[in-house]
Amino acid sequence: MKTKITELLNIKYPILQGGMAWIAEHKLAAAVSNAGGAGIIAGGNAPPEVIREEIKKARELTDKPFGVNIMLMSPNADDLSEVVIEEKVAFVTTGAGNPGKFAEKWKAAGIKIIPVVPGVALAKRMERAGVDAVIAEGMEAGGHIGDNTTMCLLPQIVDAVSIPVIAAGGIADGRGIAASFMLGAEGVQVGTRFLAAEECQIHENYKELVLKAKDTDTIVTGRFTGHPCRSVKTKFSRGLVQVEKDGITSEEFETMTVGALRKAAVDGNTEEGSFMCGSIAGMIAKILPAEEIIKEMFGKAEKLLKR
Ligand code: TUI
Repeated sequence: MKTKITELLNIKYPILQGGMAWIAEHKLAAAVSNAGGAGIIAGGNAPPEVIREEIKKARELTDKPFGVNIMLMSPNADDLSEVVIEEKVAFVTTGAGNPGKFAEKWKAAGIKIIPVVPGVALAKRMERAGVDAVIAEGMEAGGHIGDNTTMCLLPQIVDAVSIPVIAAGGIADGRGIAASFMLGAEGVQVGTRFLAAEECQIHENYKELVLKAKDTDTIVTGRFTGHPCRSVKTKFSRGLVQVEKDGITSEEFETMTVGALRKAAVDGNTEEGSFMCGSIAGMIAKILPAEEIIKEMFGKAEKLLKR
């Protein structure tokens, strides 16, 4: 399936793996890239030397292109912006902010730039800054989200910019890919489906929560902080909603949630972990190798698109 994204990134299938902090490490990224997609190592809040190592380990597992996601709220974002240049990473995706200040130096280094944008205004600004494509991510996605849905956001961004648009949020099978293409996308970014990839290294409690989730089992917390976050409904996330209602301050909320993603992904701590996950989790029932996930998704998408 050739699109502007397969050409831009030199990949077989127009699919990017989500840059999920604490989750997307070298084994998952290499598996996705080896399967013909674009694997991504998540920078998250990690220090630069950890990500440099992750890049090196991924290179031992694949000779295919992969990228790094830079979470712009991280205090290490500036340092990571240099690591991706030094390590000659093929492309960078960004989240949780405006990567404009890095655009010139990444372009000069030949790194493709693909920011996540939650709205039309930032998409246009990014196009003017010279980025290669944008990811239109709807609020169905897991983790930090914007306010609009994929169905509404995607065609509006497609109409507003001339660069390729990648759809994200709520895509976990061939129908989601086909629908995204109908709305004008040139590719998709998939996070939640890869939580249930064999090569995904998260704690098995995390995978179990994703597999068991029903359509109503995710929840958005932290809207009042300006950084809303979607995760699986657990005692912890329900508790956050309650303290929000009771009138907690942003600082207190921050203290309660700091380290919660690590507790979920690494420790499988169902009492204090934040199991970030998209609202499509209800459709995910099987752990499969990344390659099978991708082949299954595109097999179905191609049939639908031909029809
Ligand atoms: O970044 C994500 N997803 C994430 S980051 C993350 S770590 C975190 N943990 C707790 C609280 C907050 C973050 C977990 N999941 N997705 C991409 C994304 N980017 N979603 C929304 C945005 C975004 C929001 C505002 C991108 C740009 C933006 O711009 C604001 C501006 O400066 O114009």
